[in-house]
Amino acid sequence: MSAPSGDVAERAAAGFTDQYGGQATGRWAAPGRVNLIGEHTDYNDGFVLPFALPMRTVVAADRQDDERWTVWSELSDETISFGADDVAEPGRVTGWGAYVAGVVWALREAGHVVPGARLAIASDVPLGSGLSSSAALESAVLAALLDLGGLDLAPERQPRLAQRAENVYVGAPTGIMDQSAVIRCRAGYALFLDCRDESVEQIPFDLDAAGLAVLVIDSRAPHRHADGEYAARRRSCEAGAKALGVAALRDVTVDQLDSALARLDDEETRRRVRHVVTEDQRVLDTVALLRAGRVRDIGPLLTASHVSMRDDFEITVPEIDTAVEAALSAGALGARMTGGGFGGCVLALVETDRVEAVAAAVTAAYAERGFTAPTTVPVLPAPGATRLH
Ligand code: GAF
Repeated sequence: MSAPSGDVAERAAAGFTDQYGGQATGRWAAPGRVNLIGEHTDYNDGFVLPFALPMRTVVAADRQDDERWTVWSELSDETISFGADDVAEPGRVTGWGAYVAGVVWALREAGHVVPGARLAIASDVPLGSGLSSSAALESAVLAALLDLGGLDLAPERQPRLAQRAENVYVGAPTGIMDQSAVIRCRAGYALFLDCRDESVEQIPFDLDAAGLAVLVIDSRAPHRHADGEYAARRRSCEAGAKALGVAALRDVTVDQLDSALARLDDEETRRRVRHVVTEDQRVLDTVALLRAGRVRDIGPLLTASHVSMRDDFEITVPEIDTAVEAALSAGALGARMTGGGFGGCVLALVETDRVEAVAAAVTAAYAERGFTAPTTVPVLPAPGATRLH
């Protein structure tokens, strides 16, 4: 999880001045996220429980009179520029610029008059680690353009717009969790989101008071076939819902699971359905425990979620399973992969005084198996997207 040195907001502001001269009108930040529990449930109209990370993407920007968007990013130290023609339809801007152009496209498609702008982007959210660097970029750009243009889009409607940029302009078939987390999370809370109607409840998640930490372990595993496998999991879930005659797998409860599984012919579809149905219930159980202030008791639910992702949804890889097993052996109260899968990060719930021991155990297990060394960082729930002052 290495990042350029110096404060990310200062880097964005300095990048703006270097590229364009003068000062940016403002800076807008959006965080990465981890999902505490509720994986691959969002596109099944189910439940998720993410929280925002302290690592953020910051956009420094000013408004321009013409319909042109010029964007510099510190990650590639590259400047791109696109005009109204490029955002008339999806696909014309590619690479990282597509996430920016996609937001302009989605705003225009929703009927907004988007101001031209110059933007400079800096980020501490690691790329390709499953911590929602894409949603952070989309959401920081969206916040900047809304403010610069004085556009009216209620916060609860912003995630769908950012998701549309990613689904349609970029072409990634993701659900609503990441953009919702990045935009709607609050410091100190996990976001209980019902992905069917997008209602939310802020659930207190006070790790310090409980003497606990969430350790995020970047498995450093390359995302093998992640895009194709993600789409395949979606198709299996849709096939399962169709075969069961429900709008989405969210409509099957744990009590109905056995009879639902008995009606499915295909063994693979049965496993996919079982993951989603039990995972929705684990989210509800986790929320109930957190509402009761029983933070340490959620550990077994986190681990059960991992087992379900490993055995039923089949989205883990050896590096990820190794990290979970090593963390649990070293005393973590629970551990699971977080995010879309096939690599990315593991989170472990640990006693504060066990953080270093758990991190060391995972590092040692990696060395033993010859895996690239993992990176580890303890995190607390941070704020969602905001303008910086
Ligand atoms: C990725 C997707 F972007 C989310 O929508 C969600 O489906 C997640 O994988 C799995 O829970 O982060």
